[in-house]
Amino acid sequence: MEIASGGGRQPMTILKGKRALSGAESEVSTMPKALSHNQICEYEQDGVVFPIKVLTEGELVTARSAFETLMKALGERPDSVLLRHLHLFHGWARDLALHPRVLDAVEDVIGPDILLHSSTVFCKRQRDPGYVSWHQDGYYSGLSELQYTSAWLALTDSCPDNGCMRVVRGSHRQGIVPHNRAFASPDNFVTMEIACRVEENEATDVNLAPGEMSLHHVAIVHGSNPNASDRPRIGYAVRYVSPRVRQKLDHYPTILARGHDRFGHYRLLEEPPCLHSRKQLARSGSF
Ligand SMILES: O=C(O)CCC(=O)C(=O)O
Repeated sequence: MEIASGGGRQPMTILKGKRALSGAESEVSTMPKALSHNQICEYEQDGVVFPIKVLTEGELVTARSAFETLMKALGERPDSVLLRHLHLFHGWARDLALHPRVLDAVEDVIGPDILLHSSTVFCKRQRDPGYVSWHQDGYYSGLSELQYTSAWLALTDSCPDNGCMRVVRGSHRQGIVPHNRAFASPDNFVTMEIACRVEENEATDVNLAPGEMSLHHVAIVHGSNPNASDRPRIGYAVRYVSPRVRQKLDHYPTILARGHDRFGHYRLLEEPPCLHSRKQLARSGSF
């Protein structure tokens, strides 16, 4: 990966043998709840771990059908803003975000105190030109520590041909790197991209079957290509943060998913609102 610096492009060396900058080491239990020791090491070294089986067939069918009902109500190709923070508005999305098997795996990488921070559905329909430029999730929010992880829950299969997520393994060990404004396109799900070129051979495809998930570190470089297949590709990305982490940017209300908040850095939602009408949903982008 090459990073632009002072007008030139310099190689960005992935640090070898350094542990993830999660700061969670002292809090993560020696007895993992869901991941094996190898998987935890993989997350620390690579910044990503997958596949993790999460949903039963029945849970998957329920979630997928609730999502499709919502899409019908929103007019099939809604502004992606309307697919953000669905856990604040829909019981089915909250159930996914607070699913015990998801939280067990999250606990294994960020510790027992977990705030449900935010969520977004990344939906690419058949032959969808939508793509995601290479970026780091942590660039946006200004976090004091990187004890923050994303679960990407596959509601369909997610493979190279339908535009699965792609990551640069180990890139999280560089911490947060400079970003530039991304090429402005309605097809790009993000507005900023890393100021580096990622070579094709540096990218790993995060292949997932429906009902599986990956966990990715907040500083890992990742993105995705358009959907070139005749199948949809739908993923629910749910973000979790340790209560000890401060955030510079204002944030949506968080939900205490597990454990305790001894710090009070975030607004906590006791009773998540459940909004159903289209008008209310349209306002949800600025909730
Ligand atoms: O779903 C994708 O293609 C990209 C997901 C992503 O950027 C994220 O979850 O942070």
